[in-house]
Amino acid sequence: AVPFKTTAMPTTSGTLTPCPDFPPYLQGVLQVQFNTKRTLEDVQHHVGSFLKQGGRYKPSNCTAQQKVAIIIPFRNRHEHLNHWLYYLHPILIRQQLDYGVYVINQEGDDAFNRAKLMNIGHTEALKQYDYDCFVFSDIDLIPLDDRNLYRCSDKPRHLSVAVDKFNFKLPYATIFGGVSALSKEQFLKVNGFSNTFWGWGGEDDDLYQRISLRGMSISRPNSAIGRYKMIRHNRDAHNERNPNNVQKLRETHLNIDTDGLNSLRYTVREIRKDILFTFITVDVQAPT
Ligand code: UDH
Repeated sequence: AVPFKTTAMPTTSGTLTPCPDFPPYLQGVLQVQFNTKRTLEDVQHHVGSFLKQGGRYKPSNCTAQQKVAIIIPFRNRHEHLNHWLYYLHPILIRQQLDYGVYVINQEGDDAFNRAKLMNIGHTEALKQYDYDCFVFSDIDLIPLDDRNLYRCSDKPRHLSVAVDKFNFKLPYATIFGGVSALSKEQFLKVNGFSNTFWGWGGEDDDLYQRISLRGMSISRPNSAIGRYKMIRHNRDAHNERNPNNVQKLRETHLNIDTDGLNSLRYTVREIRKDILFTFITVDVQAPT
């Protein structure tokens, strides 16, 4: 039996009723393992028939509470992408989301810019559909419990609270990296991420500071539900820790109004719609 199969149940008027606050098909604790090789074809076989071109889904028997764009920053992590798609699609379907998966691929081998890719993903996803919630996710984080809903709430939400790599504890209280969810309004209010954090580190803390500066606080699922398994990997090429980012974190308040969604410049090289995801290759215009 396929756990996320649904049957259409239109109301008498022909319109669908809203999906419930607590999706009925959730399984709770999940088994996750990465020692199996998974190809895109395997994953397509597993979930492809539930999806529409571009990695899109919406429940057929109720109206989803939110329209969610999942944004994944990417370069050269195809094996991780296969695992992510294999595990996440069934979870997101069971969560009854109206969602799309956007993989934002940084072209070339300049320094990686995770935050700018997130901003680009937000902008490009909105060109495709009227999303009201954005879940920004690293590609190597797989939830271990499907009650951790990939939705937005009244506060910006940090979802990856208990990662195996950090012994299922928050490494520090204000951490906001990994997987986080902001509504369209919340993301606009903070002017998105900074575009100027090149290389590894700091951009997630900068976003946390933007949230605080705009008078918001964050929410989290409890650590029993917010558990994640990280796909182990070595540091990527061209994503070295950037020591300048430490100083930049002291300047969030100076940059928030001028560095972000309102200063975003990039070039789209290609938009490819696979059944499992939309793959957008971009030139992030690294400083020369
Ligand atoms: N990412 C890529 N390609 C890259 C770099 C980053 O796709 O070349 C994306 C990917 O979605 C990844 C995210 O950006 O999940 C965050 O980057 P990261 O995985 O490098 O960050 P993390 O903090 O790891 O997870 C830091 C280096 C770990 C070294 C561990 C050595 N034991």
